[in-house]
Amino acid sequence: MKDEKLKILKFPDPRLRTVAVKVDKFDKSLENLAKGMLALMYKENGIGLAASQVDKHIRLIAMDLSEERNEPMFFVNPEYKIVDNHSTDSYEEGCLSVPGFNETITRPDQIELSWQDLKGNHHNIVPTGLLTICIQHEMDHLEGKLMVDYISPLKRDRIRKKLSK
Ligand code: GNR
Ligand code: NI
Repeated sequence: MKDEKLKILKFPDPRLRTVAVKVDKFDKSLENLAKGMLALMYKENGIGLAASQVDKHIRLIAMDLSEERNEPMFFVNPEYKIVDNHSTDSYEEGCLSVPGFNETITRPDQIELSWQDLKGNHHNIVPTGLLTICIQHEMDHLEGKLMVDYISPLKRDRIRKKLSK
C-alpha cells in the first residue's frame, strides 16, 4: 500500500509489544516507509521513530539528531554490543508513544553499533552522545520494549491510566 497514512501507536496499545522481524528486501517499499516515517517524525518533533511505533513490525528506524532537522538517518537491522556494562549515563527521555511523560533512564553509554542502510550496505561505528541513547531507545521499540518498562510498576500504571482515558 503506497499512500497509506501512518499513525503513531500509543501506550498501552498491545501492538507496541510486537517483536519486529529483520528486513530482507531493500526495495522501493522499504524506502517509501522510511521516508513516511521521517516525515511523521519531523511533524511530531521527534528525534527518532521506530517502525514498530507506526504498526509496521520490521527492523527499521528513522532518526535526526540535528538542531536544523536536516540530517536524516536510517538504520535497518541495527545491532549493538555493550562494550562496558558498568559505564552508564542517565538522560531524561521522552517517547512519542508515551506522550506527555518524560523519565530519566540509565543506559550503557559504551556500545558498538552496526546496521544496514536503505540500500542494504553495512556500517559499523562506536556512537557518541545522544546517538548512543536514542539508538537504544529505538531498538527497544523493535523488541516491543518501552521507556515505561524501566520505571516502577506503580508509576507505569499511573501513566497507563492517564493515557487510557
Ligand atoms: O523524540 C524523542 N525524543 C527522545 C528524547 C530522549 C531519548 C529518546 C528520545 S526518542 C523520542 C521519539 C520516540 O519516541 N522514539 O521512539
Ligand atoms: Ni519512543
